[in-house]
Amino acid sequence: MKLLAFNYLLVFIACATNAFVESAKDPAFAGEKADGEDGETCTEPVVTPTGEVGCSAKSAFDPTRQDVRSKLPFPPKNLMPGKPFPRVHVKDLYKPKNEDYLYRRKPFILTNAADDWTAVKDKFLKSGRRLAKWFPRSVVDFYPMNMLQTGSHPYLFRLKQGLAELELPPGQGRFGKTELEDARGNPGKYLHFQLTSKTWKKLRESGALGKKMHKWFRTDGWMSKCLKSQQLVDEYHIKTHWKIILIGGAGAGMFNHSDSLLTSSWHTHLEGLKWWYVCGTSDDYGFNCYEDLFYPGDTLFYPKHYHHQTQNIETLSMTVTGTVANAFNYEAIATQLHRECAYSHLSFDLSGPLCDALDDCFVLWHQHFQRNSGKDKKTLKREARKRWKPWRKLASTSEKRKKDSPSALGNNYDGRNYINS
Ligand SMILES: O=C(O)CCC(=O)C(=O)O
Ligand SMILES: [Fe+2]
Repeated sequence: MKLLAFNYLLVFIACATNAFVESAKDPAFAGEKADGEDGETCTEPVVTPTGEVGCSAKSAFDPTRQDVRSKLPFPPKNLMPGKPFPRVHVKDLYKPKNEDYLYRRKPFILTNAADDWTAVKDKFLKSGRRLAKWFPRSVVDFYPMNMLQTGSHPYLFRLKQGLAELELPPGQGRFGKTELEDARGNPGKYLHFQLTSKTWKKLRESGALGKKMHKWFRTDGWMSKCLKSQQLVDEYHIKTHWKIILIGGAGAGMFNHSDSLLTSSWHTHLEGLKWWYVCGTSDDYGFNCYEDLFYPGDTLFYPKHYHHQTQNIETLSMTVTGTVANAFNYEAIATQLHRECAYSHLSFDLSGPLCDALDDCFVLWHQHFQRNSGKDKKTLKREARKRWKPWRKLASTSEKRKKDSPSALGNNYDGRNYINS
């Protein structure tokens, strides 16, 4: 999971009071026809993503798509049906009509971009076993009681042991009956492996992600320009969950949430079958919910603010995800990181040296993404510095002391927290 902003749960009528606050305020959404307004008889009430109880959005229900939920181990009973995502073949990505997808303004499925990834075509990563061979001692977040409910928390495991636990059916692992009881009716195990520059390099060099991953996926060129040491790059990766491999057993999935850094991300499905449900607002689309089953080789993309929930269908299922900073979201990400540096509002535990470097990244992003604005680099630098003032000018003395202490360079996976073995 990327770090979460809000733990919304919209699945059940009992939770009808929660809301997609931002979306509900959106004028584009307000203009849409309300569910049930078309005079249909309401046979099955549903909770809309704004938290209201209404007639099901029958118009979105497509009888040819019944299979979308029929295979789910835990079908969400009262969730409004979503539409199929727009699908774009990688060969068509540069066609003018697909500009919104090329520039990542709207959610969609990119198809055939991973055709030459051995992780897809040959199951090269062997449901994680090859990763466990390469990086047996890497520390991973393991969720033995699933993540379908809010409040689930990870246990730290070495990859090799975590994977062995994942391969045991719920109830038969080291947490015994708790694996069933604490999953509150939805047992399933999930393992999240946070990637660093070393693990990413290995994946790329092995051909698992293709000979030369398509340009659309390669968006981290900015990192070496402002995060000038590998240590900073890795701290950034680990603390923001920038790239992750997720391996889940049947029924493993994640509750509805949006990502707290206001980032956008792509998710390429490598093995197994996985259900995604994604809702949010795009400027000219208004508010929409999408859902689909993802097969190996399918890549999902969603922009910032989109809420999402998942469920894995097959044992074992594997996805790789990467985060993107682009013209469409960089201001939001910079603002989140900047607040984190000055006030720790997200508790990412970033270090002082990383925050110093991020001050420069904000300038770099602004100069890069506004390069066609007609303004020169100096003006853009001045604008960025004014908007995202150096964090040290805003942070309290104790905040700076905390961020400059040697322990701030550490992270959750370096042994400072208990690791199960
Ligand atoms: O793949 C999943 O189950 C959810 C992942 C997710 O929410 C994320 O990476 O932000
Ligand atoms: Fe997420």
